[in-house]
Amino acid sequence: AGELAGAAERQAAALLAPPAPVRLGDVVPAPERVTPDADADHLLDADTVIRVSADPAALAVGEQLAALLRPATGYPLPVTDAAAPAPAGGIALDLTGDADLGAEGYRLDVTPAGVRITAGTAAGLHHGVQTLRQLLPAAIESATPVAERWVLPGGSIVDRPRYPHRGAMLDVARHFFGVADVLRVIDHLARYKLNRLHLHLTDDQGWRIAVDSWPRLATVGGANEVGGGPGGHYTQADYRRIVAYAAARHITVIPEIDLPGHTHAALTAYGELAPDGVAPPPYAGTEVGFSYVDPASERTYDFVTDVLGELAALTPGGWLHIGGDEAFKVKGAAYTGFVERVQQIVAGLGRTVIGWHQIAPAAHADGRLLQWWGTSGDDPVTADAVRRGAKLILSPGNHAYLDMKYAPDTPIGHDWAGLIDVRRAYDWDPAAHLTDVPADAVLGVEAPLWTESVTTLAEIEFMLLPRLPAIAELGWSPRSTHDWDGFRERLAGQGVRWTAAGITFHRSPEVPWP
Ligand code: TNX
Repeated sequence: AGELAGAAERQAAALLAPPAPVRLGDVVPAPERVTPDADADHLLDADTVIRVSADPAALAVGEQLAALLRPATGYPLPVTDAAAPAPAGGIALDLTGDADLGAEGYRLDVTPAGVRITAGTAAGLHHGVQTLRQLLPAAIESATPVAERWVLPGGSIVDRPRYPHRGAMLDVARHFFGVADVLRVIDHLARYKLNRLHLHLTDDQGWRIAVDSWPRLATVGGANEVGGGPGGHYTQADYRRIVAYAAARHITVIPEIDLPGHTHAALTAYGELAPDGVAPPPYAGTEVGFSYVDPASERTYDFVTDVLGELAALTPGGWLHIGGDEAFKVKGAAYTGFVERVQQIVAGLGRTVIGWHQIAPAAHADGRLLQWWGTSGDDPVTADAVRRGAKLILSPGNHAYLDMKYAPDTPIGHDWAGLIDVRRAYDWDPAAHLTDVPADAVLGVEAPLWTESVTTLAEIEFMLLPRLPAIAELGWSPRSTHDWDGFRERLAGQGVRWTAAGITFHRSPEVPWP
């Protein structure tokens, strides 16, 4: 009876109170279906309890929700998986095993009596939590307690992604970024319901992952970066930490070892891999296409087998990215032969191979994915690979490359693929982007950040935000929600959150920031 009285009091208070400051549809990426109920706002308070289905992965989502809400609210927000009915005023995370919402979908119901997220998987609950977070006043991003009415807009959302592959890439080879920076990037991905982090671990300027069987790759090949700085590398323990942190946010790490080109750093460590057998000095410039491991040498395949074998053992996700771009000095049959052999090595490790779309001419390998980074949308070779069975991840250079400048005066970045303002990042359709490629060959989208000119976490964030949410929305939201004016309004609301959280972003003039 006490609980009922409490609920009645809450309801009465809600009727008198001002409405929630955030509208139910003010979410990025836009949800599939939003049904507001202006009379059903819900107020969190110091007694709010988070009740979670008795499942370890669901419980972990509940703990993360509590960790997100505690700093700003100052509320205790205990998390329980007790089988007791939801206490009035509680937040319930219900893992139903219901297949209707798919592998990542969720349903969110906000009523005066409580908040409920329902999903068939822990990933779905996690995405629902990201939505819930965005529906609270922006001050929820504060790291210290704020006096605020923590009110959620009433109604329900039913939501699920358009594409299963929604990613971002971070180039840690041109400049090295430590574990803490990568974890922060993972937080940004999680916020926008991305589920893949592609790490470009190796390039001409640096080798960033410790390989026990070839130790000099990291110790020698890692000790350099663009501009000649000290570089660095991840120990295997560091890398495992990144993988685990991502996994806890339902993000799969896709490691890339770029082959056969972009391998100068490896050659500095092991001259035996170089075509002339001589280890060159480190390279700190930004040219591409000059280096390669010798495709005619068996030692090269020992190297690839050892490196990919160790990486597969460290990476529970199903994919290994083998690069394949800009190997200008390995041509024709030497190139396709090399790629085909490496594809076999990946298959032998029980993993699915991904390569930049330059690997298209090679024979099909089971399940292989090509990552499109062209700028024209018209490539018969890629279209042919799709006819032979490949699926695509779309990272068009002229829309999704986050190392491109926003405008001519952007202080860092490139412009070889054009300028990419927020509208350009947002206004394209993955399903209709490539000529002669059917919509169902597209597995999703990815936003790469190359780091020749990016040297700090703040610069990463400046290039990511606000464009990453644009690509995230293309990957998640149904096409029927696509609307530039609506998107920039919703983005403006995200800016307030980034400010409250101390996150750097570019104040694009196209967005009506308050
Ligand atoms: C092309 S995109 C590259 C990278 C550069 C990037 C700079 C791709 C697969 N290769 O090596 O970093 O341009 O925008």
